[in-house]
Amino acid sequence: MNEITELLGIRLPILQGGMTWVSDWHLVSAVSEAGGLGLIMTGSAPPDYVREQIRAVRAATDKPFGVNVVMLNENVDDLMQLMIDEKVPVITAGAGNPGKYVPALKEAGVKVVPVVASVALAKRLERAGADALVAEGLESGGHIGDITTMALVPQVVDAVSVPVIAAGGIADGRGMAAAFLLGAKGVQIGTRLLAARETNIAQAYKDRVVAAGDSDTIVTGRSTGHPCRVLKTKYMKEILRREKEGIEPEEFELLMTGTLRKAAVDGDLEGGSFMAGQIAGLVKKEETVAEILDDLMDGMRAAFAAQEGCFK
Ligand code: TUI
Repeated sequence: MNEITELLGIRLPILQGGMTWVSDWHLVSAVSEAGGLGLIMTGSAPPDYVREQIRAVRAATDKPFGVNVVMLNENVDDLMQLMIDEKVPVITAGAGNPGKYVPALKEAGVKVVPVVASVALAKRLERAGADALVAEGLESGGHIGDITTMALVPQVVDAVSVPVIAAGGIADGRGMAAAFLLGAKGVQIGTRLLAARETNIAQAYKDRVVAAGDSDTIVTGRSTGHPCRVLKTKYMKEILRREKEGIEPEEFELLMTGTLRKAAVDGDLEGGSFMAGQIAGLVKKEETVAEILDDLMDGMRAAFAAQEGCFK
């Protein structure tokens, strides 16, 4: 037990990353059942979809769970109200500043864990009343900031007194041990869970993650101010080329619209946007969520044990 497991009422200090069109009730309930914290994705989804997912998770497990609110969602006000109405135990919130929603959420008993990519936002959100923070480095899949996990986590840990959860580039026990040594009290895992058996996405997506090596992601969207790490596909390389040539932001948005869903639901290798982190090269096979969480914990213990007496 540590500050994060106590705060969130979970057995293991492992949060599942909120992954757009990936983390629906199947994965979320499996992670929560296995002792971590599953989080329902919102992405660009409408509130009605999210409400259904919350109810489906509640039907599948009585363990704590959460919702990851993407601040760029056009219905973010309604989503935050939904969190309050449904008394969701925990929210994480990324891709923006959720500060103005914190008082009402906390008033309703919702634990608030913003995802930050800089020390400045970490400090601002601690002042706003965040219960904990996820510090997410640029190794992550999806929307990213511009600091690595290795550099970001200890700087956020030193800047705030709420517990910090490390994210970005962590997929096994060694990475988890490293995060704890940097001062994190928990980890957020995304990419490795993409290939979990319970993850309800197209098999082609899982296969691409399992086949990926260290250099198989690229970052699109820098030209629009919304950089996004995705698996290298012909379509994404073409989009990146167009961006470098100076494509208009409107045209870029048009090319990207619906691509996340195409990847997760249809496994569309031609037109999909397969978000994944740089650590995809470490994901070698499809496994159950329980196997993944056990491996993370066992691997972390082994990593710490291997260091014992090393520097005497
Ligand atoms: O949010 C994420 N990752 C995501 S969200 C997403 S879905 C999406 N939908 C519509 C448009 C774009 C994406 C896919 N992946 N991670 C958390 C995260 N937040 N990483 C970085 C940040 C971040 C970056 C800048 C948070 C705040 C920020 O600045 C806000 C400010 O006001 O300073």
